[in-house]
Amino acid sequence: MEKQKENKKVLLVGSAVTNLEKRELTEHLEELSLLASTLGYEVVDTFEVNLVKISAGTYIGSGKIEEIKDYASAMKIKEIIFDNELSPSQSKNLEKLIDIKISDRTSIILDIFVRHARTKEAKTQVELAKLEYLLPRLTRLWTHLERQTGGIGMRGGMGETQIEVDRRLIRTKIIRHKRELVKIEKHRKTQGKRRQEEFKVALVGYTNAGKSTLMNAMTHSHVYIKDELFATLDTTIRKWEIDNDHKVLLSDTVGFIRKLPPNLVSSFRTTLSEVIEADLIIKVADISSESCFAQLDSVEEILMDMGVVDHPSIIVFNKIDNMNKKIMKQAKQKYPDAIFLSALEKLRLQNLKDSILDHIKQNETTISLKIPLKNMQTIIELRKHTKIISEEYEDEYGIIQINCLNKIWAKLNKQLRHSFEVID
Ligand SMILES: Nc1nc2c(ncn2[C@@H]2O[C@H](COP(=O)(O)OP(=O)(O)OP(=O)(O)O)[C@@H](O)[C@H]2O)c(=O)[nH]1
Ligand SMILES: [Mg+2]
Repeated sequence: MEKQKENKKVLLVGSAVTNLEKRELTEHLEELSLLASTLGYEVVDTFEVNLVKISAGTYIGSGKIEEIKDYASAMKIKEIIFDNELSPSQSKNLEKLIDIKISDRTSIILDIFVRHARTKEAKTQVELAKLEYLLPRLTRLWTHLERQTGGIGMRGGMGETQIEVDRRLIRTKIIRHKRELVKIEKHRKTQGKRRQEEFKVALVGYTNAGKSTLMNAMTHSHVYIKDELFATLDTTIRKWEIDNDHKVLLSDTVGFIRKLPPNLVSSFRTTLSEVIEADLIIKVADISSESCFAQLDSVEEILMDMGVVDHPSIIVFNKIDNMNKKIMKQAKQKYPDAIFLSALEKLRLQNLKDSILDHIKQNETTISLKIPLKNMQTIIELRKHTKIISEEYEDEYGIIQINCLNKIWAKLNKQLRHSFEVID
């Protein structure tokens, strides 16, 4: 099935209602073109449509539809991709009028995810998002779906059309995938419990910003890197010893993009849980890109939608080896606390390390405790979960100075409260 898609001729359509949007439109279409080429499509041309008003039935007006139809038939276009998300009825109407498969940015993103999913978790999440997207959109031109769900040839009761059969099959599959994800999430939570005591740092950012390259540079690991959109779909977690006294768990996860389908974000909840639970978030931006700031804004928006609002964070502008001076100057003004580095060329990585260390230190407690020796279990627990800085013993008690993360101290304090006295 994948082979058929290669070199498929497509036409991109983007629309703008206001002047501001018009300026961004070209940029958005360039990105859509990159998305389409990630799927191996041949982008024949792009149409920028100025809209006075969005048509409820067909999104664009009838004159434009005619123009696109003529062009598409002359150029043997096989699929038309809209940059804006079309409602199910808009895409159905357009499909009928133009008689060519119509898709939108969302479905292209979903297709890339389908193609790049490797693990069971990613595959289940992607398929769930795709099925939810397709359910209200079944038409005769979405034939690949019928094959995907095994719908062909499986007629249901009397008078039931193929589309109705497919709809029923999709609903069943959606339920099955959701159940599967609940299982995966449970498993992840048990694993997560073991990691709760570590300081967790999560890399987030626009797709292709260089998150995986940074992960590899910092931890000397070999996460998959590629100059394509959505190279990473899973979360990789690595232990990283920043210095002799401090180690963190660093996670690299799926990248974001403008207009990321909301059901994709919600079905990737398990994968993104490392971001939600992180003690520190590193927002990686690509300083070599003209749309660097718009990309950073999209990342902030998606994080907000995920409920990640108050997490401490560091902004990292990556790819300084290939930077644009003007953007660099703006970035320094706009984000005076940001770190500038190159993950690929391993330039200024130490600045990021120092900044992470500062964050960890702000999250640490050093405290002296007086512990009666009869409470030996308390001493054992402290040895297990904290760093012992010094210890002195008298006949009946010990004075122990410990250092640990605030979150560990909060837990220990609650658990062992009556077995010691805080003296400093
Ligand atoms: N010039 C330059 N290129 C870089 C740098 N860091 C990463 N790249 C390139 O940017 C491309 C994307 O890198 P990745 O590390 O895969 O990006 P990512 O953010 O993990 O992308 P996704 O997994 O798709 O979200 C690759 O071609 C890298 O070689 C850098 O510092 N300088
Ligand atoms: Mg990656």
